[in-house]
Amino acid sequence: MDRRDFLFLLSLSSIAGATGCSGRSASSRPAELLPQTTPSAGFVADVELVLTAAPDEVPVLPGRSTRVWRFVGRLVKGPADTLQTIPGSYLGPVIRLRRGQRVRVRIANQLPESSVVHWHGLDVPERADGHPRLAIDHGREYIVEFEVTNRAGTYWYHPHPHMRTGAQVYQGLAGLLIVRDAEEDALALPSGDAELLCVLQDRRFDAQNQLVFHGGNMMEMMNGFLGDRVLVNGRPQPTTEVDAAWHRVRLLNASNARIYELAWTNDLQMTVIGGDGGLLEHPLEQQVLTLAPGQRADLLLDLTALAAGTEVHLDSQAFAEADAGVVGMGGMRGGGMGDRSSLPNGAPLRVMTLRTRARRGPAFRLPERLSSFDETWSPRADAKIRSVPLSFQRMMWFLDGRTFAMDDVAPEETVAGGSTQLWEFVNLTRPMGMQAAHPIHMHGRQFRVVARTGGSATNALRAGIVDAGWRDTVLVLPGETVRVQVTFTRHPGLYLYHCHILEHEDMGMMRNFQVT
Ligand SMILES: [Cu+2]
Repeated sequence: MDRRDFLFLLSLSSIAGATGCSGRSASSRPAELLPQTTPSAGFVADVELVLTAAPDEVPVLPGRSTRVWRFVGRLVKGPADTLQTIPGSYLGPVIRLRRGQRVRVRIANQLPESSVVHWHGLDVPERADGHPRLAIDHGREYIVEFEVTNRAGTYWYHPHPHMRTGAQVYQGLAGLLIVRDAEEDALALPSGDAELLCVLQDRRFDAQNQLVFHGGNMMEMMNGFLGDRVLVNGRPQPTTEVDAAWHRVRLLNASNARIYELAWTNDLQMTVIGGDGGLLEHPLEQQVLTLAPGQRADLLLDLTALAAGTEVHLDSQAFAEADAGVVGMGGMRGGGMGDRSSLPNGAPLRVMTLRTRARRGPAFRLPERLSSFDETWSPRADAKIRSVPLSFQRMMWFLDGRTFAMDDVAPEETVAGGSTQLWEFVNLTRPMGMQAAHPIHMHGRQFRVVARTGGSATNALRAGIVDAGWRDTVLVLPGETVRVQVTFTRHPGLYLYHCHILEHEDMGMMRNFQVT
């Protein structure tokens, strides 16, 4: 950090201190809660895991190995296929669970700093959700216990410590968590070798193959940190040999800040069958799919008509950098305040390649109807509406005029467990282009997008957005208002909602909500 950045950070921290006091009054402070350190006597686990977060070295680029932080898993009890290690990857093990299982995870922190794990998308009790106030120090352990009540879908886990989520995820701490259930089993979707798991992340490396991060660079924090190359499961632009068959492709955008506008080559459609919270009611066919940080997509891909040796690429198509929003402030941008990625948001890039083998797969027909889960949901025009403006003021990102404070809850952030509200995220446009597309994530239950209005008709990201189905992370483009209907978790406690651009989150674009 140079002196100018340092002075800037100092001024920011004094602003942050000031806003903590100047927030609207009548905020409440919930009771203190400590991490769980002993198993609950009454909780009989079907699955027991140990997950250790520790420094390690893995080969990523040719030549010298890369120092990373990673989760290593160990199965203590449960089905033998519960943990799936991705060979040679810094990613944590894929955790495969079934709806209804009771799970106990012992989390050990061998990192040189405190940490805590969030189960992104799962509806779990307060003590298991990974609130930053429950972070544990180096050398300590804690226990989480929860029942898998979520439906089948692609979820994930990652750290959530105060102001260090971006840095810890960037160092490699993340993993997929896949839930299955009987409804999905009945569809006999492609599985085994025909199920491709693809975790998309961008990274920047120095000449010694070591990860480069922003180091407090203010412009990169305000815009979100972008790498200059994209990795899939920790590998640069992989090519995978696949059968000329139907495939299921599960995508997770675990990047800190990059938005992808994904499309297959070879005139293949993006056949979307699921989102953050499991299967859609019907498959959706689209040319492009917008995937923002934190979001998942479940695709089917029909390669049966392709000759052996055909290459199919997954690309991210070009879009205007301004579609994702950029905080550009004249001389500061790319100038005195430091580096930018050579691969800005919107730069076209190749994500990965599939090359077909001669071998064919089993016969499969795309079902017209995937799920009946939608029947459990109906739009509720009578529910309480809460407006949550997303704004940029005094070099900070705000949620409803506030930034994060560890145990601060405003009256409108106090909700009854199991109650339903409409939260409307209003992405305010500002003069001088100080705006961004924000992927807003709510902890606890999955929600529905009921309306998307405003914004620019020419924003290229709009065409690829999937609002159907159950979501936990919704992208709100500059100028847009996105209304979601959420039925809050029945677990009482303190939960979070925040922007999933991890630099925005770490800068305080995050708030608590208290479930009573
Ligand atoms: Cu944001």
